[in-house]
Amino acid sequence: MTTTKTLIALEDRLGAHNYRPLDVALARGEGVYVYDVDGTRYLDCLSAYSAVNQGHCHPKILQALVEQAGKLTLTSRAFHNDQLGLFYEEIAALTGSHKVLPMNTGAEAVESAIKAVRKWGYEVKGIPDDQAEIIVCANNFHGRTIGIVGFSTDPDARGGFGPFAPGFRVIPFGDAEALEQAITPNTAGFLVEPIQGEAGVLIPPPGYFARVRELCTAHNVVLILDEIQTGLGRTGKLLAEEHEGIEADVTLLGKALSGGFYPVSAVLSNSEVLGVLQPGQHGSTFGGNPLACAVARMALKVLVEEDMIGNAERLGTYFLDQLTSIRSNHIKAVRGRGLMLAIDLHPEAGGARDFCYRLRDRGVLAKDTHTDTIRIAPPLVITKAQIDDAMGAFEAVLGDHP
Ligand code: IF1
Repeated sequence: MTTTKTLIALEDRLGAHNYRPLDVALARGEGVYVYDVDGTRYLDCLSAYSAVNQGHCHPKILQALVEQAGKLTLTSRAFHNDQLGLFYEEIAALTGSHKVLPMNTGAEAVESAIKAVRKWGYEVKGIPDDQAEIIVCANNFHGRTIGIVGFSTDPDARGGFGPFAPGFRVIPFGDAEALEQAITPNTAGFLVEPIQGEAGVLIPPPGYFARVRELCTAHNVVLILDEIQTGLGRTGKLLAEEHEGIEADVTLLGKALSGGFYPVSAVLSNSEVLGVLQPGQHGSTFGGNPLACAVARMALKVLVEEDMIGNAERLGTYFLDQLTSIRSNHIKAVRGRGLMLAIDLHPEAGGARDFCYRLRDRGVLAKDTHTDTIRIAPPLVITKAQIDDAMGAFEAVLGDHP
């Protein structure tokens, strides 16, 4: 019989220690809940970093996975298949995109977008060869590949992994003036998260993205929005860009694109950026495979048909109000958009991780980030009653007690 202790010992002995997980070993998931090996139930307030927006093991997505897995899983892109074109049609209609590039992980979508935007810069904008620049923001998180960590500003993410590729400029997030100053004739693109997730759910000032859109249009710079975490209903809209009243030129999706069943990501283009890719210039063994497409088609279908996006907007507002109403000497700030929430603690509170352990002991799993912030991101299918139930744990752990 494997216990939490024996499982953690195995991971500790044989696994690379690139994570420091909370001491809980999960064995089952259903909707907003996960269960550990002892059957203890937890409300999942991380959603695998927003990959299970649709809730754990959504029955319809499971059914789509199982049916397709019994028919055809992988053909390579050397041949067509009966799912890819339908996936293109449905995701393009849903997002208003003209071109789609299917990949697997979020990082692959980011890397693919960088390649396509650079190539667009040379062939369409006329940037001299190998001079293309892409602007990114400080405290960005776009993945863990060598190319991506090369423009990270997080010492933990990039330390010891150099040398890195040139061609990236870093500006402060939320500062349109800095963007205007950083744009040169060689700027091909601006890569940014609508809300910086790992940085601690940082929401830019009102009007920031409207100005960003103006600047990118005026200077013929491709606006690439990384919606891998913020997209697919997390912030209460299909895409977080909708809160800003703008449209990206290139949109990146991943995570919940499969409802947590399978790595599926996509680069979406509203312009001709993806049109620069010719046969043999980009690819992936698993990218656009029939199993991925069948799963993603159903993941998108249930997201829309079960009004998970509207639920995220309504229940996100409710959850934010409830968290904001906690009387607590520990809490410095509470913020969020839709069901992408964060609680900043005062440094004197002793660190968010300890609070996450106390929340775990009360049946809520949440993740600390940057020492003093607790991130709250439950599946978008959460109900008011489930939030009310969880509030007992948040009050007990964070509230002031006479
Ligand atoms: C880890 C958090 C980290 C992402 C955005 C691209 C990717 C991610 C906005 C890459 C992935 C994951 C990766 C995971 C923890 C989690 C994460 F922000 F979600 F909290 F790390 F910062 N763009 N984020 O959030 O997608 O290649 O992972 O599919 O690396 O520890 P991926």
